[in-house]
Amino acid sequence: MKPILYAHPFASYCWKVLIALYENGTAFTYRSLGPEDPEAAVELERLWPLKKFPVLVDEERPVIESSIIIEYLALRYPGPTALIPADAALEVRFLDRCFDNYIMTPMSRIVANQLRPENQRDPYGVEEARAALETAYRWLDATMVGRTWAAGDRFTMADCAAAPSLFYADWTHPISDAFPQVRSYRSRLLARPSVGRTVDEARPFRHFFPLGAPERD
Ligand SMILES: N[C@@H](CCC(=O)N[C@@H](CS)C(=O)NCC(=O)O)C(=O)O
Repeated sequence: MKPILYAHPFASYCWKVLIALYENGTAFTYRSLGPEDPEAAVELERLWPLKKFPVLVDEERPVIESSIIIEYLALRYPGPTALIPADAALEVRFLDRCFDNYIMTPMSRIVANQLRPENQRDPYGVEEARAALETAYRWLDATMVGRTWAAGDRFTMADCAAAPSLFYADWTHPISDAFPQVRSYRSRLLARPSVGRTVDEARPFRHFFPLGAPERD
């Protein structure tokens, strides 16, 4: 039986796992968390009361948290793309954490702020998040010198995390010309077929982006 993925095509953490699945052509059943399948949300809550997604179910076992799901896929459904190569595993896991914690998290804070009622917004928090993104971009720009992919010359779990982080971060707090390595890395990510497919599947939902989606990408 194929693994089942509870996810939404526009959701950044779901992208991480979708990219990993597409990289290795792993077959799965997609339970999209939208109005077309209301039962999927009910099942998600039963599986994971925190209702965060994605969640993977394989052989009746729930696997929760995007990085853990990719770890699981690498062990249970390995393919041509070694998502966590043994000789670079710590670097891959470190970078995966960096993208989630220091790019995805401040980006999400700015987006979530925009979804609040206007009188409940937190401009100070947004300024802090923008400053955090600038610091992360600067660090990443130096880190990417001489690297094609986040951990070196191979596409790994770190790139699965980087793609949605940098995609939406650039929409939220543009990556300026001061960070050419980050900008070119983002372009390489978008040209990768697994990422391009994920971006394309999310296109119909762009109008939901609360800050307004730019006319590009
Ligand atoms: N640390 C979690 C984060 C998952 C997460 O925050 N997912 C978002 C969608 S991208 C979500 O569940 N949003 C709905 C909510 O927060 O209630 C992971 O890596 O899977």
